[in-house]
Amino acid sequence: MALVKRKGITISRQIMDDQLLHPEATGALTGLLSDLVVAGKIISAEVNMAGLADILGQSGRTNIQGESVQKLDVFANQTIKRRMEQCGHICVMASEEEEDPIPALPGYEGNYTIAFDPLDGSTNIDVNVSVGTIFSIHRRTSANGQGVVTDLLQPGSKQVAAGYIIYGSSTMMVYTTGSGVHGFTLDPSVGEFFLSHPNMRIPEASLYYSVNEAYSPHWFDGIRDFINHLKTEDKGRKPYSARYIGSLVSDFHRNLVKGGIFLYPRDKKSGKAEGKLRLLYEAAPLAMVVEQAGGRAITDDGRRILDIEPRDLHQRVPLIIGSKQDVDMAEQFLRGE
Ligand code: AHM
Ligand code: MG
Repeated sequence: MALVKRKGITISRQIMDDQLLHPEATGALTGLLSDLVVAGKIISAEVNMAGLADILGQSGRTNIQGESVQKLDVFANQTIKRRMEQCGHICVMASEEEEDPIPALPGYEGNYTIAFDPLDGSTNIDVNVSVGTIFSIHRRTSANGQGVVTDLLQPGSKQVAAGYIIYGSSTMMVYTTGSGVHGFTLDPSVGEFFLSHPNMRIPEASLYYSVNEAYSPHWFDGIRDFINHLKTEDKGRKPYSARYIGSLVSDFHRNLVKGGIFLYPRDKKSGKAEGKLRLLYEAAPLAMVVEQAGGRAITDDGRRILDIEPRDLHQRVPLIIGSKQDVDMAEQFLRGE
């Protein structure tokens, strides 16, 4: 899909339009998402400078918030935290970078919670591979004041908005508020996200799988049989190809646009009894996006990701996510059919 002209729909316009679909809305979610967009732009600017940090780092360069250059994942975490804790719409947050829940500043508490992975795939930054921010937003369950951990421990099916920002060859924000998935591309010359991918739909079936095959000696039989099946011709369909970046947002985004299935299963030996990825700020938000785009997300024992009741903030979950027919097929193998 081609980038919409500069006079096209901005992300703020789309967020407002989404709000109009909910006559009861107060504008709080709109305000929250708008602040998140600002955080995304700030992180994008810093990520784009990452390659220069070694050159400029010693010269006392300061970033947009007046601080000296920091590690990017720390920077991303602080940027989102600062914007969210005083945006007036959040009561509590969870971040991959922080052990405990982070309450909103006193006097700024609102009705929503946000869980985020500030810079997923950050081991890839040094080698110029795309990284991303993932976010998940719920309505609070406690009455008022600063939020508590139980406000954050809600299943993905109760998310009111979810999405990610990918810092790639261009910066894109992809999100859903439950009425389809929209993708926006940042035009750096004007500092605005424009609608480039309206009503995104993941292809029903694909010929691509994304998994870290180095762990295959430790896989359970269902996963091994499934991947072996993908590699062979079947009833006239070609064998699948592998695509694995090792940066979840990038792998997911490619599959969303082109079709594909991503797997991070449990295994027997590598110490990943629950897989690696986190439920609250990696699996659940991407599961909402994929379902809104017509795909599926399940665990490797066939549970729908969005139905899982979280037990703790940083809980891990095995994840199988992508094109509907591919996930259906995986499910059959996992059931031993
Ligand atoms: P991180 O949150 O520490 O960046 O780890 C999550 C990343 C994902 O982006 C990616 O899908 C996965 O780790 C890759 O793990 P592995 O190297 O085991 O394949
Ligand atoms: Mg992560």
